[in-house]
Amino acid sequence: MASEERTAEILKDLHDTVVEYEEEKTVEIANIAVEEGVDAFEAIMGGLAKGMETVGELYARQEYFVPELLLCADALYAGLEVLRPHLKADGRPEAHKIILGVVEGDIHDIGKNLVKVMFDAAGWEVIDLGADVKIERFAEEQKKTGARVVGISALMTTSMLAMPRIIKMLRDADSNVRVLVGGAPLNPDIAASYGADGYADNAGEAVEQAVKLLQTA
Ligand code: B1M
Repeated sequence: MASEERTAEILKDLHDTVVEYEEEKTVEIANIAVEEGVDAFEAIMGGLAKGMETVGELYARQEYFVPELLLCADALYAGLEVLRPHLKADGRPEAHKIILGVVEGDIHDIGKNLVKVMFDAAGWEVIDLGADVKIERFAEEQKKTGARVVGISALMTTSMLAMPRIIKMLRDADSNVRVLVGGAPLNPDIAASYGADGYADNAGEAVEQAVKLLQTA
């Protein structure tokens, strides 16, 4: 088990290697994190995802452009591959099912993929529709699979406007379905105004919220 100080150092290294798009180094540090007993969830959220947040700031300041964003994403995914198998399952006996997708017109899928990793690790069956998902597809898949929870992600103020329509279609098809939304431009008030049952700020919280939603289903 790494000390608090050593953990902070490893998280910073993971953050920095994502920001500096050093894919091989990210893998190396992720392996060190595993060897030294750093919690995989902490390494993903406090290291890799935090690095991607900084990347977003650099992009906003026009210090990074699209090619850098994509290289940083590659580094994040490479680290994720190492850390994912070490996420602790919480041993929930009953298998839950969730449909996940990013709204139509939106190709940002890094956040959604992190959400997927957390649900996988928690033992859920994830039906991943990917990104840029046609509005009607969510309700179609829910009908086909009978999933009780549907998770919708949006990263743009423009694309998130599709959410109320998706949610209405889901409700019209099955009044018992529970809808969880998330993504950087959203907040609890917007989620509620769209008719969602829950909102999560990050990938870890998404699982907690979905479990709560099931208790009300
Ligand atoms: Co673009 N992009 N992008 N981009 N991009 C943003 C979102 C933007 C805010 C940048 C900016 O201008 N400052 C801006 C949107 C502005 C707006 O709101 N209107 C923007 C734009 C404009 C665009 C393009 C239009 C640029 C262009 O072509 N001119 C274009 C869009 C194309 C399209 O979608 N149609 C575009 C393209 C791209 C890339 C392809 C280069 C790349 C995406 C690669 C990919 O995803 N495969 C990219 C990236 C990387 C970003 C930023 C820099 C980073 C996004 C990210 O991955 N964050 C972003 C700026 C920013 O966010 N600051 C930006 C890291 C990730 C871990 O966080 O996704 O927030 P996030 O996910 C979190 C939480 O939000 C939450 O949990 C996750 C993990 O903790 N969460 C959920 C997410 N979904 C959830 C669902 C849940 C629960 C929680 O329940 C279901």
